Amino acid sequence: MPTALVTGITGQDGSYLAELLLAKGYKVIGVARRSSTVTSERIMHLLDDITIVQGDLHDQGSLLSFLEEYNPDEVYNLAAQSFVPTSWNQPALTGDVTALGVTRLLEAIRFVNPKIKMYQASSSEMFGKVVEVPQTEATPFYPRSPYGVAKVYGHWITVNYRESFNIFAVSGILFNHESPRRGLEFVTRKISDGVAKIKLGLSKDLHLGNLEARRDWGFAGDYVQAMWLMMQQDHPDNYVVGTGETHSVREFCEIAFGYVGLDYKDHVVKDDRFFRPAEVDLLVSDPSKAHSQLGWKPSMKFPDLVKMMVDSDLAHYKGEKAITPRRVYG
Ligand code: NAP
Ligand code: F7E
Repeated sequence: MPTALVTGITGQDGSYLAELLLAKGYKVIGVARRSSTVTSERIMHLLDDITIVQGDLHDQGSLLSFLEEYNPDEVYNLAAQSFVPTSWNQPALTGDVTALGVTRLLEAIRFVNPKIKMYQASSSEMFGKVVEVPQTEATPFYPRSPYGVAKVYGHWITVNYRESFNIFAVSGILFNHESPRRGLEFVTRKISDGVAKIKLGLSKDLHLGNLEARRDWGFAGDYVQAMWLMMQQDHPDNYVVGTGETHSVREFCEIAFGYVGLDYKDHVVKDDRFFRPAEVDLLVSDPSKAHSQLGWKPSMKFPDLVKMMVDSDLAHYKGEKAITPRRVYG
């Protein structure tokens, strides 16, 4: 039975990846940081099947100690300060966790057992003010936020440890991926949650920022499969993972509100608080390499993703469903 260790297990992707690895017969160790409140909402249903260890990407000792204790075959580094607006409020913390945290984990692997494979959760935010359309593994980076800058560091230190120390370290450059388990602060979940509340008479308006921003949105459940596939290749590499389609925040609103018989123009309020100091206007992937080398393809189309998220939030407010994080950061 192979052992996989997942940092960021309590996050959206951590929960889907844990389900996938358990289904494949892995022993799953999840790393969670100490918190005064419960953060395991997304993995409640898995807690009997996985082992949770305490650790924090700020803390080198904790990383060394859990690698020594469990000596995993594969490490998936999903932990990060992942919300772009917070990265302007807390740029140094974002750099410490999202950038330097990757080095700490790679160093721990190098000292404990350099044969441990590592997946680094890189991001399309690295492309930022894009220099070509669509974006491939060869597209130069131009990050537009402290988060994007930190992810560029995380990407290159992963490549560097691969080349310097022969560590099997892969970088998955994933475009936005969403689900009913997405945090409420991200725009897709904010919209699906807002639509559900408005439809059920619990709210009237939804305050949003830039409706013209375009993203390549896919389903998170599909994207964790790409992570696992990258780790099963003969050689470590970098892979772009996305749908190859781009849609605006406005289109997301149109479909989400339209699905429940509402017109977004009657409810969406433009709010300056949700505009960013520097915006990423357009992201769209060219996932040809993931298609041809990994055999990976997304299963869910954009309108179905929107509808699934709205259905889930409707079910939540009707009291029919539980796994939907309710924390809001901004
Ligand atoms: P998420 O829901 O925000 O989860 C982030 C995880 O990181 C949480 O488990 C969080 O723990 C943990 N974490 C934060 N700071 C930590 C620290 N100092 N030490 C240890 N753990 C820490 O993010 P996600 O959407 O699942 O994304 C997973 C990874 O993929 C992230 O690295 C993200 O930047 C990257 N990524 C995401 C997307 C996307 O569209 N979702 C696209 C490209 C790349 P708590 O629960 O305690 O907060
Ligand atoms: O914003 C616009 C906003 O916060 C998407 C993270 O997982 O994906 C995510 O980063 C777009 C932006 O995601 C609101 O200006 C309009 O253009 O959902 P988001 P993100 O910034 O793309 C990447 C790939 C990651 O790696 C990150 O970790 O939507 N937008 N109005 C808004 N965004 C938010 N959050 N809230 C609004 O009210």
